[in-house]
Amino acid sequence: MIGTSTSISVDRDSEVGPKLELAGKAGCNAELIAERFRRDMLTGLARREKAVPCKYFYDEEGARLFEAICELEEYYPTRTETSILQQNIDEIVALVGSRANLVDLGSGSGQKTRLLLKHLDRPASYCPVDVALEQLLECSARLAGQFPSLEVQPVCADYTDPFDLPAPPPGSGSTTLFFPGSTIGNFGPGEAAWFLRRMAGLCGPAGGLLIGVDLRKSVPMLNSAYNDSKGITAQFNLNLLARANRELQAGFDLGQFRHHAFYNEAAGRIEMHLVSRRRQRVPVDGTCFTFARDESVLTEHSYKYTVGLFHELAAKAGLEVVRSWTDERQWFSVHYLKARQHGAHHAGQA
Ligand code: AVJ
Repeated sequence: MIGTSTSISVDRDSEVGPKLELAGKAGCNAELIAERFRRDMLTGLARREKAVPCKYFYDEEGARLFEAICELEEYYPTRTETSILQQNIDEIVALVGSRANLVDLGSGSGQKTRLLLKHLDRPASYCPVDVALEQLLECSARLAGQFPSLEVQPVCADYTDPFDLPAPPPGSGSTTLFFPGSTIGNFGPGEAAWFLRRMAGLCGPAGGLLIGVDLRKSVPMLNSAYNDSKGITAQFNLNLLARANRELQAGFDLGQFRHHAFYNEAAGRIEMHLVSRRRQRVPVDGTCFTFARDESVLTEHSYKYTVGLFHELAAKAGLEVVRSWTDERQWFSVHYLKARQHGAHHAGQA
């Protein structure tokens, strides 16, 4: 649901365990998602340098493939972030506080969240925000079952667009936004600052932002994390074309495109592309697009930071870094940020 959001209520009394009813079914507007996908595919493929936003990777099949990527040997971010959370969990839960309201952006399978919820002091509410509706419902039902006293308030939304957060339960503590996995890397430097500032607004002066940020490292290691030997990342990338075939009556022959991912050292980012193997014309929703041989479609940027660079970004977004943690090999980092209090800001300027 893009542009608006839908909160979902949990019925704990049903015999089949927490049953999720989609309150305001009308709100979870699949048509609007499809319309945005159609619009962004047509405009993206009409550009001189073809590009499609990476958020469209995550239909149900894409969400499933991404979960498989997180299990890959080469894809170090997931397990490294989890180890950082585990090793510093006492400090983290102390910063998050008691009776917390945890908002989880791009909740996915919710594995890292479960680790957090298990250690938090009587967390009050859990609000996962995700576009992949089925996965959102599954994750919410599972966590609602595992944490009976937790108010589970899933929101089906694209968090890159404005969305409403459900009201936290009365008497609860502060709000912490959990943004793991280095998805911040999908935003270009300017956008990333804008997004962090927006998130700071959502968690408020008493709340905080717990965010995972992938760190720069050897180019071969970065390249293999996005070119795994099993070809799952290639499937994840090509699934974007399969989704267009499924949802936009497109005529992509996946065999005529190849996955291409590499670390652009100058820009400090991983780039993922789909490259046309030959000159071809492909209809998408009635519009025909020509692809030259070796012409590429950009499908994802994944910026990599150093701890210092990320601190600079946080400062630019008006956020104060309360604490940063990394693993011993400096592969990944987790940060707890708070909105800079007005007084402190002026002090900084002086
Ligand atoms: C979910 C955006 C963090 O960029 O590493 C994984 C997505 N793309 N393999 C990332 C992704 C290719 C992932 N993020």
